[in-house]
Amino acid sequence: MAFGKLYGLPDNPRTISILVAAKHNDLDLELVKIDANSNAEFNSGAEYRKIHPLGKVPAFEGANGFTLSEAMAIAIYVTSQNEKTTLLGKTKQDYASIVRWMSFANGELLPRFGGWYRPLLGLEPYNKKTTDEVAKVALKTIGALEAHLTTNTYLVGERITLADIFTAALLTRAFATVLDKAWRSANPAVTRWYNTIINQDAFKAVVANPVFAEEIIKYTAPKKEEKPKPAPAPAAEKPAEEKPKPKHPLEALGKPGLPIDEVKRQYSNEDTRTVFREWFWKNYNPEEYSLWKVDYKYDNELTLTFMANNLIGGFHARLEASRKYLFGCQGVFGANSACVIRGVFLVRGQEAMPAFDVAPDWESYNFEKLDPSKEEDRKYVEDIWAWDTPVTVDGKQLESVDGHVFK
Ligand SMILES: N[C@@H](CCC(=O)N[C@@H](CS)C(=O)NCC(=O)O)C(=O)O
Repeated sequence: MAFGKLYGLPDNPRTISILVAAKHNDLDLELVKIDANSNAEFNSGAEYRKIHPLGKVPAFEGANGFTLSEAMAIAIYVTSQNEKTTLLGKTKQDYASIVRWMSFANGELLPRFGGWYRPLLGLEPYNKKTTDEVAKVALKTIGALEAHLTTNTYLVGERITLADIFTAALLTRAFATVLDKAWRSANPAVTRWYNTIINQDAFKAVVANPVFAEEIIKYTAPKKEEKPKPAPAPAAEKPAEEKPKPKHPLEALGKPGLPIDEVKRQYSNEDTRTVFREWFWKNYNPEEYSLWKVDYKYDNELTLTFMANNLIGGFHARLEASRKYLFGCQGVFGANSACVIRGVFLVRGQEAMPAFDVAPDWESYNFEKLDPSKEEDRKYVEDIWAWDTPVTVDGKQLESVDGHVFK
């Protein structure tokens, strides 16, 4: 039985720090994947708020009922389960110094670097001036680490401690996005130390393919839909009549016997495997709806799993106009530099295009109709919607990492 559940995401730096600490002591933690978004449905729920009052990640729920939020506290608690651990140092001064570096990483480094790469990744609004300023502060902050590691092999004492694991984990995204080749050659001490820590077996077991940015990632503005130019004002004095809002083509199909909102409600409220699955197949009417595999066409261009997940989030946001006609999940499977996007949607009607072409990037996806009279297609729908089964690509099993539900 697992020691407890860790709510978080496999590519979230704070989550990684705790998974590595647990791995170091062979402590089994069950990772429960939830959004890093305190406004998401699960995160806002009363049950989760009891574990994390702000609805953020990570959060811990022990098998014995003990709960804890805040990454540093969870990392220390998990590590201290091994009475003989060397990760917490030998003396009180060691222990205090470990907490010092963890606090530095969590309160100084991560917020500065996040403030730099999050806008570049489109996770926060981008403003060049502000981002450039945050970048300067981030680089100055990590300068303190470079200075310390120039004369010390590890952050505290002569061997690896939780301070090293925690700080390196919190820097994984920075190395993947903004601490580029040029920065690494100018900062050999942090680079040498980071490589040492991420090459430990426990770290590798959690982050199999750490990514090193060649160059600082570039901000790419989200594609804007071109607005048709306004027609020249009519010469007539008559006030322009208000034009009726154009109808969605799928409105012509009328109201289905099974409202799609009911599907969404059942999916949100019931366990997918034990309750929703049976309910769905009992109520699904293939004359009203069709089921589609919706897979990304350019998997070989995907690098970081969280960037792939970001892509899904953007696609779903752009599908807004078809919300009344679609339900589904798309997920990222695999690991950094070796991931794919796979998904299954329930679509009103028998064609995919009228629902999907509202999103300008629909052409980046392959649409393949599923046949629910076939056992294997039904299983595929269930696996993707349950988020618990790896997908097989070129003979390799790729685990589910992250994803979005469109509802
Ligand atoms: N002080 C908290 C910070 C937790 C935190 O900010 N988590 C981020 C992800 S790393 C989050 O859940 N953000 C989502 C949100 O704020 O909505 C800790 O150290 O654990």
